[in-house]
Amino acid sequence: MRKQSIVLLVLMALMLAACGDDDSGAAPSDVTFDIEVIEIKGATDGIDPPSVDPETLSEGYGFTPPGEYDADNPNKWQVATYLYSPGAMSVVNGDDVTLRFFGINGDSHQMWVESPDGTKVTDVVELNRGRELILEFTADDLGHYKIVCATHAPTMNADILSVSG
Ligand SMILES: [Cu+2]
Repeated sequence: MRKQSIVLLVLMALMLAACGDDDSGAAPSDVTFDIEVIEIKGATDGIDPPSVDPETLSEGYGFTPPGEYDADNPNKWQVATYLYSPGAMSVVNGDDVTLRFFGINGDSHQMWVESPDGTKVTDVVELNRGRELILEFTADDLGHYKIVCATHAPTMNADILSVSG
């Protein structure tokens, strides 16, 4: 009976030690994201065009009004915008992050990555259509890193949330 109690105490001590172990979070590591640079478009002749030209709202919005979009259909119009896909990612604080971009749409994008306080953590680079481009940084800070495209600001951006491991 006494031997069983000792075994039970040892087992309880081992369980407590396991519970107190604080290594359940993710450790920083290398992480790679593949990001496509794309343009999405929508055209219709089913409703009237917007009363406000979308191009006055953002340089990242495109608008081709009725009469210009389709010579055979004077009522048809189109809107468009560029985006990074995916547009939201997350990393563990301290991760070494590799972003591998591929340019599908848009001949040129001036882009970089900013830390949560707005400091550039990569060079300002140009991505061209049909090219692959790699940006690397270490997510030293907690919070939201931004992938910015100056060519199509402010709408073309992506968010990388850096969380504690
Ligand atoms: Cu762009």
